[in-house]
Amino acid sequence: MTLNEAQLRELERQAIELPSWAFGNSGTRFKVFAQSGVPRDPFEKLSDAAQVHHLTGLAPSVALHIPWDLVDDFSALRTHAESLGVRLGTINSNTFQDDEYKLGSLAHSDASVRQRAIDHHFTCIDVMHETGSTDLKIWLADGTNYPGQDDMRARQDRLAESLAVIYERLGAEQRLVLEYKFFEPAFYHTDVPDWGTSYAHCVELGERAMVCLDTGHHAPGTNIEFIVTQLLRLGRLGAFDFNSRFYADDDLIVGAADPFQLFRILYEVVRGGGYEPDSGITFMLDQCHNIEQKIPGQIRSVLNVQEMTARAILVDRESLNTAQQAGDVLGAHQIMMDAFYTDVRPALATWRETRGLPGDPMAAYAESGYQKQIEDDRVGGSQAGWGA
Ligand code: PSV
Ligand code: MN
Repeated sequence: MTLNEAQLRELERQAIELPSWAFGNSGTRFKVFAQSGVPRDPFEKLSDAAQVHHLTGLAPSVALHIPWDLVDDFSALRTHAESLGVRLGTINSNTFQDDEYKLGSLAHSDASVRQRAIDHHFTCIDVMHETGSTDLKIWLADGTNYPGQDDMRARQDRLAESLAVIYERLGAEQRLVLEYKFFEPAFYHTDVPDWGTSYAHCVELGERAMVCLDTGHHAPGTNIEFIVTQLLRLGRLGAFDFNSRFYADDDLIVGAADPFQLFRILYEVVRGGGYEPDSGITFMLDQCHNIEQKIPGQIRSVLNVQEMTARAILVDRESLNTAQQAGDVLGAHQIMMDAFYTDVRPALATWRETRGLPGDPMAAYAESGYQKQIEDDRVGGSQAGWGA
């Protein structure tokens, strides 16, 4: 089995958004291992992100996190991005690092804390107007640790009200993307724990509210591709945060822990129209590289997504449909597995070379001298880090 010309052409439109925070120092609650050459500001993060796009042709945009990426002049940041051949993408809000948010943000019982969190989102929307970003992504750490700690129903009502105020403030071209996560940092209940809760809030808000599916935010054994299918069917899949997990929200390289799961997810994306140019889905990475180098970590990640997308495109959907209609259980299953087991890497290397890209982007980065250059140049100042 091999990719034909038409299938290879489909790969042209793949666009994966990189998270600015993947280039800063990160770690676990036990230790952050600093790396040399790490960016000291959002401008340097963009330079690193642009390397990934330059070598793979797959990553034309970069998501920002506010306040981690606050700068005095966002139009200068935008110009800097464009001069590097990338653009600024999703703006991620952050209501999980201020002391005021200990008991929640948009769902907090105190109206003044809710207002503080709403105002933060207004700031994010102002930033979006300057960067040209269309998506405001909201992930909330809101929840409780103990039964009875707060009124779960009242929290849902307050959350709905706060989200409505933020939604109202969006420009006509802008969307609100609501991410869910089943636990952490709240351990008893989370206010947006699952796709159904996110979907319910989105429907209440309006057409420009969409669900964000972070692949690491599910209980073990969850059939994530089913959620993908359902959200596509309902027209509310707005974005992915791709990463992989062995245990919980590990934020490891997408496709590293379970390539087959990534294939199954991307098959449902392709089958459900999510890969069409007008699907409006943002395919973002949400990862940290704690012990491995950051730029190669991001290169590996986008290549993993491309490889599994190619395999998903390879599935012979006509034969699959025939087998399904005939009730041919094992025949249908084999069609999926034939595509999954096809090594598309040589075809993708050729695809890259015919487009003026290096056949092996990992090797090209290692040989480029960029890593040494940033390690030599970025001396002094304070390194960017998750939470800084
Ligand atoms: C929360 O775990 C999350 O997935 C959200 O997307 C945050 O914005 C991001 O991680 C921060 O790394
Ligand atoms: Mn996420």
